[in-house]
Amino acid sequence: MNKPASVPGQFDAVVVGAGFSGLYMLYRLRQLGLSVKVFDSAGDVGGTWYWNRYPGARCDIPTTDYAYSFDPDLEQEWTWSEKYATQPEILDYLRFVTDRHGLRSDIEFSTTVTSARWDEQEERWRITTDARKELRCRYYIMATGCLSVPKSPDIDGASRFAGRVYFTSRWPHEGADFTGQRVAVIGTGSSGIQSIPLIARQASQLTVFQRTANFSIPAHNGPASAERLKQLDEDREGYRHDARWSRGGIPLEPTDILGVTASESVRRERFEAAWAQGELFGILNVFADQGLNPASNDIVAEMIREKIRSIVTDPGAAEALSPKDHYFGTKRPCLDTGYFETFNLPHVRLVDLRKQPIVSVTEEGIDTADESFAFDALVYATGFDAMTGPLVAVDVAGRDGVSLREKWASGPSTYLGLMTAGFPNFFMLTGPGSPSVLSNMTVSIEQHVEWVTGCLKDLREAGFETIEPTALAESGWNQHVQDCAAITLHPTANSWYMGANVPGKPRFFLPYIGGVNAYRQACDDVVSQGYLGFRMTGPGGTRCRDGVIRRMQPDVAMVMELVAAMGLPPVDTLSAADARALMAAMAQTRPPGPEVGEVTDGVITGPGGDLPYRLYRPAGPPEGPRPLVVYFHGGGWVLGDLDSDDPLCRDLCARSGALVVSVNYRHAPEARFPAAALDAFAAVQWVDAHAAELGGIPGQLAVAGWSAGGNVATVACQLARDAGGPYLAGQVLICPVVDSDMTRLSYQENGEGYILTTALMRWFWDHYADPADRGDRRAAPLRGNLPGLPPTCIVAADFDPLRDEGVAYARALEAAGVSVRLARARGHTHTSVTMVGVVISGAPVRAEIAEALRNFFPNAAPQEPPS
Ligand code: NA7
Repeated sequence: MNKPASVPGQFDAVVVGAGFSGLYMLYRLRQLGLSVKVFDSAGDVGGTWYWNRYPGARCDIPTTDYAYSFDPDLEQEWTWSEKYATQPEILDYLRFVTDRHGLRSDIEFSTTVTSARWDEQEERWRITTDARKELRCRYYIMATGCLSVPKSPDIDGASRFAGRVYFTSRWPHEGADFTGQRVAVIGTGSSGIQSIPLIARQASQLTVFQRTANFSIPAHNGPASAERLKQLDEDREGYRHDARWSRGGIPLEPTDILGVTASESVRRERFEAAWAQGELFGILNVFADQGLNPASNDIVAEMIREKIRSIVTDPGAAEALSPKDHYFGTKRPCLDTGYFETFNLPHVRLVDLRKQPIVSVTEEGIDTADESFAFDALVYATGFDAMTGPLVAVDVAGRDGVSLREKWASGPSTYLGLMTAGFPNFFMLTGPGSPSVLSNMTVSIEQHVEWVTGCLKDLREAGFETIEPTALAESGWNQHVQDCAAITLHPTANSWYMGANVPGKPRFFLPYIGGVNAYRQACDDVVSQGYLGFRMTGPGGTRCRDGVIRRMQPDVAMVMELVAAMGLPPVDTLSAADARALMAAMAQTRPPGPEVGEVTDGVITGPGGDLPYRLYRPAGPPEGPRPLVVYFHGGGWVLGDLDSDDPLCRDLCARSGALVVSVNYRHAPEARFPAAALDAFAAVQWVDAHAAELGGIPGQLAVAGWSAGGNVATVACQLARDAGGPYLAGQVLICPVVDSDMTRLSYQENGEGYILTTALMRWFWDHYADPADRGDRRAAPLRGNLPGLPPTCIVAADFDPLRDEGVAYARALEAAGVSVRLARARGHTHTSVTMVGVVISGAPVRAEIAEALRNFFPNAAPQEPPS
């Protein structure tokens, strides 16, 4: 039983919403011994399952998984009748849970919370309801779901229609009988796709108004999967544990098969298996790269379109029903039962709004640009103001009276999707910035509720009364959420995930796409690091350990994990020969980099012998000479060759439109300092002298290099300046070695665990230069004379031991009057920016490098970035 309010109208916690999340929240808050009041504007429990009663409404996650796991006895006592349960069955389930735990007594139904204001003095929330009730509470928890505020009809004349109007999201309890009626359905999202086949069974005429064709696969509904039931029977706890630590909230082995490299038979086999299985996460896991790589995505998309064409008999309708304007999965795909087949019925018609848009709703029906339609009933299946809509529907004001609506005017901002700065003790369940709608909601809900109650318990035990995120932690999390989305195809779609379905709503990727497992780990890490990024206050004072929980780019973190799993020996424990062999073997497995127009190999005569070079010429126009970039590979003066940096050179060439001449200089320990630097200078002189012959524009020459290649590139610049030529238009230094001082902060922060370690850097130096030579400006160019050097672009990566010497070089160059562009590779390591085709988040940094290169050459033609 709940603890009664000790002071009338004053509760420890107020929860808004009595769906899956609100009910479990109430259950757990009671366990903490807190007094709780739950409000819901509905007449009963159920949340989304109370309102969305349209014909055919079902969950799209198998019900074996779309259920609470916190109560093992409940799991034994409830048996789902189908693979995808109907709305009435899910509602029955929620009622069953409510009654089983006696939750109803603390819920006030048919009551809407209208405002919530933080009272600074009392450190409590003042809650007002539409029944003009006022309450106070310590903790205010929004359990209002992600899809609970219907999008208002944004169609002209919507209120004019004289017949019956239905909203899938607010379906009448008594149901609707369309027998013998002319019915219009507007919208082909999940609600439309589920209801259309059933409405078609009753209606005498059904017209479907489709703005965007949607991907849908057959649900193959029926009894719950025998295999899954067996797994649950055999090891329920193990199964639930795997779900909690899975990517989507359902145990599933992520494939590592790439669509782009799989054979045609493997592609077909995997797709057909997913199609036959009829599960969302299955069809989203045909290929590992389908959410990232357009080419891979298109393989799955085209196979689905093929299926649509094979089902729908009218080729025109089949074409219109085949989605083409978004990548598969970037709008939520649907599971259907006979959806596409419905369009073969003689009384069902599809109107493609892309061809004939709706002009207005009229008294009789709908006018499109070409036709007037008369109907007896209109069904709006037009979706929701997703994720943020329910949260800003309440007039919430935090510190200094700032409202949530104001704070989120240009997009939501949260820490972990759970809290937002300036709104103490205000929790959101499945808020923006949490996996929520991209996951099995029940698993995410349980995680959220348990995190929040764990937090409240910890607060109480430590004597704190308020908790709130810091601005730094919150902006760090927002950045991480957007970083995770940016490497996927998701932001390209006009989806409700992006807020694109609601006119005027800011475009912002709302859910966290990094995975349920990654999210859970982040939440756990926040706690284990003393509630990192939260400020807690109480009578005893304030505690705040400020910081950002995830700073590394998500794909860089993934590569780091993969490399760690390979268990390779540290390079600094190998001989130079073995280290070279290891690097060469690693290079075999990576993608080749973008196509360029032409690649030719040649030889330069250097001071110590022949130096091989490779020339990359961009594809396409303009014909004729191009600016030239002499490039030097990385590898600590010991490793690397023309092949090692080949993908990066292709990328630089394709992006910048310049000719790239990659030169292989002599390596240590065979040729120690200053051989590499002298070779670099000789190469620059040679390329300058042979510019026309190479296809370059004489006098338009720059240098570039990564790591130790950046070192020899900038040394070559210094030597060229001192020698009075060649003239260099600029230098690009990617994570360069510019000093031999290994005591800078970035060495302390990043000297271990990020591939280039302090130990490896020492190994490189030991192979290359005697200690006495390491202060020489040809080894440590930061110590050289800097005025008169060409315009410079320096890339400094956050997790690179060399970061701070790169920054120091940028500052020193600036102080010497050199024009400098410092490109911060946010969330990157020493190597990740160069991993073309592997680390997608490195592409914007390389785009910036290419832009810097083009700016060195004022007459260079602009380039299309490589795909
Ligand atoms: P969705 O998925 O947002 O679908 C809404 C549909 O309504 C979609 O096809 C929209 O087209 C269409 N729509 C919205 N506004 C209009 C106007 N003004 N004119 C024509 N068509 C319009 O909502 P659902 O309720 O179907 O599903 C929501 C989620 O619930 C679902 O993803 C599952 O997670 C469960 P658009 O694509 O915007 O062009």
